[in-house]
Amino acid sequence: MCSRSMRCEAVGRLLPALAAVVLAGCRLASVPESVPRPFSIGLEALDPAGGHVQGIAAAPDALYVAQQTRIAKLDWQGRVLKTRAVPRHTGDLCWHGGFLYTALAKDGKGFIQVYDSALNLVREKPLDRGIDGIAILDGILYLGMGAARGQPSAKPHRVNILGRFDACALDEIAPRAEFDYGHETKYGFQNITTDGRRLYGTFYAVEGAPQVVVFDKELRVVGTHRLEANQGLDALPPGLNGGRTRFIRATSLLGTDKKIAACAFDFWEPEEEPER
Ligand SMILES: [Ca+2]
Repeated sequence: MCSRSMRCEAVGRLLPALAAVVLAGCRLASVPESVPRPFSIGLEALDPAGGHVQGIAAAPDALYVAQQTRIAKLDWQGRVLKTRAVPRHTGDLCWHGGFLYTALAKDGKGFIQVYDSALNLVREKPLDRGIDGIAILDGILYLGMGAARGQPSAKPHRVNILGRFDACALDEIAPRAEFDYGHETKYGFQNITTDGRRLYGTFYAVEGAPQVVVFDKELRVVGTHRLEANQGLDALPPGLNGGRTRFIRATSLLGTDKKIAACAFDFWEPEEEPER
């Protein structure tokens, strides 16, 4: 039988070892502290008259959220850092080089608008048609430019236009591509994002078709995913992604008056390879 002092000594030796095991288990079982957790925002951030969320842009120190009429800048716990009114209909966003790029569709025309991190408009590029879906990969800005060949945008169609621009000069640098991933869609590209290697486009797909298409820089389709992600999908930057390809997704929640009441954000990690 050991004395009280012996037991204390033994416990004293065991505790650090036990703590190390527990801590090691915690590290293995959970994601790193820097990886954001799911959260939601309400009308402290959202414009009740702005409709559902249109797009999101993940920056290292902030998440930018666009409705048709407003951009909100949030921290990674969902607290509002700033909001500003923007022209209707502002759509998808992307963050690149310290600036926020937005796709604005207005009266049948389009504008790439560029804001600084304080949400001051610093540049604007007018275009001849409405746009939505915007991402930058290796200096090229990829831009959804609606349905192709005069198809009614709101009716099912397969072919949508994808434009390519120099991300610095905002000059169009390639012929507009007719993009078809083999499924019927409505309204053209909704969101475009990139994992740094490939591009991901989201669509309102018709009759159960996959909504997310993965394609390479030559616009070759790599595959598809079944994921409802038309209100905002963006890859998390290094430092927030736990070293994995991880996306944040926005889903708007409507009140009984059918107006937006909140928006929830969750996370998606694609399977190794998308469906063919
Ligand atoms: Ca985007």
